[in-house]
Amino acid sequence: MVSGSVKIGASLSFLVVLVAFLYKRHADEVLQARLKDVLSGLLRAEKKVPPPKVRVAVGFGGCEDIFVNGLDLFNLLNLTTPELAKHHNVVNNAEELTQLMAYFFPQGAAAERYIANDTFFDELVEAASKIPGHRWMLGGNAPAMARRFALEGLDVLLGARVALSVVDGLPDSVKVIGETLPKSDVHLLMEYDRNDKWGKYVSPRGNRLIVHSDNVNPYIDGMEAFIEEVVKFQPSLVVIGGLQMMDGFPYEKGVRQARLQKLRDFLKEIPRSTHIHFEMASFADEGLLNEIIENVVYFSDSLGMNEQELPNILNILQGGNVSLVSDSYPRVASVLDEMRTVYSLLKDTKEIDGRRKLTRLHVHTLAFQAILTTKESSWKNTMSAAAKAALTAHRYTCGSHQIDPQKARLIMDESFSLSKTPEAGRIPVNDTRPVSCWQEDGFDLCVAPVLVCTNILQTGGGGDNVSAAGLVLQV
Ligand SMILES: *[C@@H]1O[C@H](CO)[C@@H](O)[C@H](O)[C@H]1NC(C)=O
Ligand SMILES: *[C@@H]1O[C@H](CO)[C@@H](O)[C@H](O)[C@H]1NC(C)=O
Ligand SMILES: *[C@@H]1O[C@H](CO)[C@@H](O)[C@H](O)[C@H]1NC(C)=O
Ligand SMILES: *[C@@H]1O[C@H](CO)[C@@H](O)[C@H](O)[C@H]1NC(C)=O
Ligand SMILES: CC(=O)N[C@H]1CO[C@H](CO)[C@@H](O)[C@@H]1O
Repeated sequence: MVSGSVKIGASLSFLVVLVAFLYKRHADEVLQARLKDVLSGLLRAEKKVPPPKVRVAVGFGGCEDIFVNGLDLFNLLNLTTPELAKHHNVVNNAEELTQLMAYFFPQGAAAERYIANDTFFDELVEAASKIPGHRWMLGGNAPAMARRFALEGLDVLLGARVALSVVDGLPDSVKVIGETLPKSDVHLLMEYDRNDKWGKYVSPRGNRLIVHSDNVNPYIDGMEAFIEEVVKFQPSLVVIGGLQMMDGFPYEKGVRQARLQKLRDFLKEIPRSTHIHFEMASFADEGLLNEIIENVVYFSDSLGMNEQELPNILNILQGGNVSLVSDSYPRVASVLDEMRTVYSLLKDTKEIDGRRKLTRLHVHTLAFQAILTTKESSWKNTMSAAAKAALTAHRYTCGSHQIDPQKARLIMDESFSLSKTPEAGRIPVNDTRPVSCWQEDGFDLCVAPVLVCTNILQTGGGGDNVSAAGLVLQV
């Protein structure tokens, strides 16, 4: 009797393990099948539209990025945690740098700040280049986007003053305007991982603190030469990015404003038939962001940004201050709500003195891509553009054009809510047609799930690739 029940118990537990095993295998198979369906759906949507053969002009700035493990660098230089964490718009010395790191590191928040002391900055870069595993890359939003456009077969004009080595590294179809420099501006990206420890501080998520000591980029040097060439080039699209390099720079009085006004005067003269896209970035200076809205955003018909930059520009447009940190995994519903608000604040801009109504808004997040376009505007193929942006996000972070569903996961749920308001409807995601598109009051919206790379090669610069990829099919 006793041994009988033991036997039954043993076979029962064997059965439970077997069922659990089969169930897990089945669940994995279902998941892989879903990833394959989504992938072939996205590829089909991307292929529907061949990239057009058009001309694009991209400004401004460029640099060489050096990536390094931030804590290794601090250890090498004996930079220990400061007594107090403190935010600095501008860094002058080692003590201020440690205070700044102590401000952002425990929040895991990305930031980019200016170092006013060239001697100190050079010491940092020299030390960084001694750390094993550091790497150099072509940096700056404009060169990254220019390269993406060129890879898609477009003719590109790039406004950037960089060293000859950077120019040589670009595809031939990119024509660089601006005298070459003996040495490019350098940006130092101090990376850290989730749960890294620095003294008493622990980082809740991986991120990086970027510092630079640009002497050329903050003046949008070469803008005049670029403007002259753009007039002759007659592009279908002008893309403006890289203006965050003005953040924190100690200009003499009125110089920053004068440069942005000059940029506005240029944008004003661009014929309506040429689209203008502005790529947002991380801004900490409220005054600067307001000037950029006045001089650039109101003159653009398209905007691109990530999930951190969306609440930032929204706050400023609503008269608030900058938001330094926000949710890095936002829900579709909350992004859609914020997009609607940004759009409603910019869609009725009076088209006088060269100002333009906003007709396109692209938000890129880790989990999905969302593109809004005004109904009957000249932006084409929103569905394919969202698919291409989603595929590019994976290709960039995994570092391979070919996509392997084994190296991907979906963060987006099988359906999403249209809004955070309680009565909002839900949209189910159809795996074989994964891009969901629908119409609202006066505009179209498309949302594409990203096959998130699980084998990450790189993240820095991803936004530029993704934004450029989204634009390619729409002009
Ligand atoms: C850091 O400290 C070590 C040990 O105290 C010392 O040998 C080294 O020279 C210091 N490095 C710098 C850059 O100050
Ligand atoms: C600039 O950096 C150098 C080298 O680290 C340092 O000796 C000097 O004190 C710094 N200057 C200021 C104004 O902090
Ligand atoms: C924004 O303003 C609020 C209220 O005035 C203040 O508490 C907060 O610190 C400000 N945030 C930033 C990033 O300046
Ligand atoms: C998903 O899309 C496919 C292809 O258009 C269609 O045949 C199918 O009915 C759709 N499935 C659902 C659940 O809507
Ligand atoms: C996968 C991919 O297309 N990556 C490109 C993104 O942009 C950078 C910078 O332009 C290129 O180096 C990558 O090849």
